Amino acid sequence: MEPLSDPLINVDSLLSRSEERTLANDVLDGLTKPFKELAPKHFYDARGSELFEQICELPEYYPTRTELAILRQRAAEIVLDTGAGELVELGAGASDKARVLLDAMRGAGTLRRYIPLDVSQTVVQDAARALRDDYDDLDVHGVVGDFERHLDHVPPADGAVRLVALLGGTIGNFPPGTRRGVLGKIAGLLGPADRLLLGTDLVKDPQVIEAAYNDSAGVTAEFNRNLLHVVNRELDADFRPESFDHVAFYDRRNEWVEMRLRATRPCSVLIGDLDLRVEFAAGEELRTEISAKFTPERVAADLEAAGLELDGWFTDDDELFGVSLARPLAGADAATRPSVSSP
Ligand code: AVJ
Repeated sequence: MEPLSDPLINVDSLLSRSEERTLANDVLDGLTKPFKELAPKHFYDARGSELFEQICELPEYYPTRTELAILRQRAAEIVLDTGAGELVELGAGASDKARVLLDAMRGAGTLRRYIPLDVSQTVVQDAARALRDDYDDLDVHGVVGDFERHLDHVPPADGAVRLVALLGGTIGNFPPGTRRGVLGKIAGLLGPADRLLLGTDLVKDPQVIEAAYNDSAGVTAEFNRNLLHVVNRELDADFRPESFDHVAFYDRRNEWVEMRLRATRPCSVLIGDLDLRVEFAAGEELRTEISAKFTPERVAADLEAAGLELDGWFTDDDELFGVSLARPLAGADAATRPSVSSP
């Protein structure tokens, strides 16, 4: 267990107590709104991450396996076209997608550094160690953090062309305006030769989408209810998760999935750490996630609003999932850099 002193592995930890405060503030905002809601990033404690891994194996849940297949098919081409030698993976999770990209970089002879960033210390630590062991001379710099708040802890590029990956459709969890803001901040990590690699679930037959969020084994329902277990544990609350039904539907107007938890009877919940009592009427719903579905046009418009430009579009034969490459817009200032006026 020496690796923290290993110069090739560096795991910066920015979370811990401040992360608990984020949950507390989100719960305070979300449970006092007229339509109650909680942010999906709080799903992912150890149990939630495990349940998500199980979701990815479900026959109904196509996004993960489809994206992985697209990456397997296109990684060599992406690396060859960009010359990338560094991978920054935002919301890293399991490192199977990273391996596909790192393998391609190794094959091209450009591989230099891997920077996984995730809210889970375990995820970052495990990914950092496993990949350092499996790729000789790979410089691994893990960052334990939240990509909405901690992008400034991603080390500066060191000469290699950088690929910043936000995969899995995670960008779809942000409401449309916030989504553009997040992409704008990520754009700040890119120099002119660097590229964003973005995974987006696509608009399709609503039945296919709804099945993916209402699996017959009930794993997604457990994943959804796990949010209440997280709040109970972290904030000394007394939710009874079994009193809430899993609800997931496709909102055709907004073209996104909503997940909710519906109280099956009136509930009075105490959030101990916040001295907050929250009442749920029978049938009242708590929104726990939106998961936006995209067209190529929507991806292009969101990228452009963030100072980026679509530079490559990869999909599967059934057009279930899209992986795009984007470059900084020529002449656009990265969102986080001070603006420089031309002479
Ligand atoms: C990991 C956020 C992309 O929105 O499809 C899976 C999470 N929620 N089943 C998604 C999720 C319900 C997933 N993302």
